[in-house]
Amino acid sequence: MESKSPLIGVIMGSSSDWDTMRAAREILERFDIEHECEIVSAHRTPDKMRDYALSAESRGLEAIIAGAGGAAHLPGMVAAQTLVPVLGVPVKSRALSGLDSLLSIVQMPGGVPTATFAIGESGARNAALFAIAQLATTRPELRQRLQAFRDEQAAKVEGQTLS
Ligand code: RP5
Repeated sequence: MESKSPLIGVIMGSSSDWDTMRAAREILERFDIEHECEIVSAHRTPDKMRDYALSAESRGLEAIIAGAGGAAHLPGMVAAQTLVPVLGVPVKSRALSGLDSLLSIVQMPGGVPTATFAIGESGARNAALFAIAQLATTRPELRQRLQAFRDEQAAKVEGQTLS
């Protein structure tokens, strides 16, 4: 649910990241988490990025999922300007298949952390699930839903047979 008082912000450097980052939105929608999705580019819209980071906490965001590709400085630059946890998603790049994105996000110098997830859609899904796990530490009902999600996955695998 997109809402006026989102708990989770999903941002990405370009509209070309949306095919990847929509996987995060799908998870947030499945769990009925208030969220917002926006294009915020570190190099094309640096002022917007700064405003977004500086206002995140006062707007009630509890986590920011930031996806970017190539020289993927968005998660680190946002993390540098807020205490809200930033979960970085390396988007698969055209030139180097996302290895550049991964290293740009994961290799933050000590002192300003960004969590880093897998390259691509799996990373986007897991970032959303991780953010939900964080929220669930103080929300028992959400914790139950997360457990049910895991149970459902396990049941699916247990039901599989090999021919
Ligand atoms: C980054 O540059 C974006 O995160 C995107 O992954 C990459 C390429 O952007 P476009 O040239 O497709 O807009 O800023």
